[in-house]
Amino acid sequence: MAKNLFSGLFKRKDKEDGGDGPEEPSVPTQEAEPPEPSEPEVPLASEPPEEPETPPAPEPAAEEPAPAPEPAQAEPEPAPKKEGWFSRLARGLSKSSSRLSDGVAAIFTQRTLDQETLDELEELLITADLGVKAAERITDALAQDKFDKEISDEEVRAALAAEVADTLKPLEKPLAPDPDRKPHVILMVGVNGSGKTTTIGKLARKFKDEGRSVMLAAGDTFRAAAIEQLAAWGERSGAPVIARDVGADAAGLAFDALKQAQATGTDVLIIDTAGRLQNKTALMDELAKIVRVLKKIDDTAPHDVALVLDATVGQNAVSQAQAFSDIAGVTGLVMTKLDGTARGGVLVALADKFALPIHFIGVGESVDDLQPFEADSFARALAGVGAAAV
Ligand SMILES: Nc1nc2c(ncn2[C@@H]2O[C@H](COP(=O)(O)OP(=O)(O)OP(=O)(O)O)[C@@H](O)[C@H]2O)c(=O)[nH]1
Ligand SMILES: [Mg+2]
Repeated sequence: MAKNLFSGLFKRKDKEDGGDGPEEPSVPTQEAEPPEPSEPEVPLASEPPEEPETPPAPEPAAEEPAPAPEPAQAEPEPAPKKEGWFSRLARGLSKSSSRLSDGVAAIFTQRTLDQETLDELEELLITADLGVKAAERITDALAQDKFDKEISDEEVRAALAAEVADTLKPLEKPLAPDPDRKPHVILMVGVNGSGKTTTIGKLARKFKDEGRSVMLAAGDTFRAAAIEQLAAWGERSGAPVIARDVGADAAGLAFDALKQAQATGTDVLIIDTAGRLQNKTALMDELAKIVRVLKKIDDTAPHDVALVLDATVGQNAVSQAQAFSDIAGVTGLVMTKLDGTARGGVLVALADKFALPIHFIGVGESVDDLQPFEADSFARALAGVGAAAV
C-alpha cells in the first residue's frame, strides 16, 4: 500500500485552480519526491479512535470563480539547475507581476498624471488583489509627487514596489523556535491542499540543519496518504514521526506527541493537521480542540500557529485568515502557489487587514521554491522592478 500511496504525493497540479478537493495525486516531481519509507511509522498510543469524522469535503476553497485555468505545466522548459534566488522568485511571481506591469504600461504610456489615470491605477491595483487601502496609499503617494507631471510606467512600478515593501517589511519574520522551550510547538493549519505538509517537510529539514531535534506529528488522520506523506518527510530529515491509524482522534494524537516530545527533550514539535475549509464548523471545532489539549500540557503551546494559504484563491485568503485566526489563534502566515496565479497581490491586502507575520512564500513545486519571506524582494518581483533597483 505504502508504495502506491507514495507515487505522486507531492504533485497535485489538478488543485492549482483554487484548492479543489483531495483528488488523486498525479505523477511525482523530481525534486520534491521523498524516499520510500522503509517501515510505516509506529502508531503511538492504543487509545481507541474516537468516532472518525467525515473527511474534509472535496470542494473548492474559493467561493469566487477560480482564476482562468493556468496549467502549472505550462512552461515545459526545465528550470536551470542553479537559478539565482531572486530570479526564481521573479519567475514565480511572473503571473502577478505581468498583470500589474501590463496594466501600468497600458495606463501610463505617455501620460501626465491626472485624476483619470489615478483612478485607473487604483482600479488596477484593486483588481490585482492588493486591496483598497494599499491602492489608495499608492495612488496618494504618486499624486503627491507627480500630479500634473509626466510620469513613466517605470516610475509607477517603482512607487508600487516601494509602497508594497513598506507595508510588508514589518511582517518579515522567520519561523524561529525559542531554544528555551522543549519543545517549541508549531501547529500547521489551512484549507485542503494549501501546502501544509510540504511546508512541514521544509521546516523539518531546516531545523535539523540548524542542529535542532525535531519531532513531527501526523495530525491529518483522515487519509492514509497524508500520514505516509509526513512519514516520508520525517524519514528524509531524520525526524521521528508520531502517527496513528487513519480515523484516530487528531487531538489525542497531538496530546501524545507533545508528551513524547517533552519526555525526549525535543527542541521542535511540528504538528500537521488535515486540510479543512474555514466554513466547516465541525472540522474547525476539531482544530480548536487540538489547541485546547495542547494547552492542558503546556499553557503556552502552541507557540506558533502557522496558517498556510494558497495564493490562487485570491480574496478568499482573507476569509480563511479570519476564520483560522478566530478558531486557532493564527500567529503567522505561509503563502504558497504564488507561481500559479496572478493574484499574488493578496499578500498586501492580508498585511493591511491582519498584520500577521509572513514566514515563507512558495513560488513553485520544489522544496527549494519555498523561500523565507523577504519584503523588498517580494515587492520588487511583484512590481516587475529588477533586482538592482529600489
Ligand atoms: N506550484 C506550487 N505548488 C505547490 C506549492 N506549495 C505546495 N505545492 C503543491 O501543492 C500540493 C499540496 O501540498 P501539500 O503540502 O500536500 O498540501 P496540504 O496543505 O498538506 O494538503 P492537505 O493535507 O490535502 O490539506 C503538492 O503537490 C505541493 O507540491 C507552491 O508554492 N507552488
Ligand atoms: Mg497535508
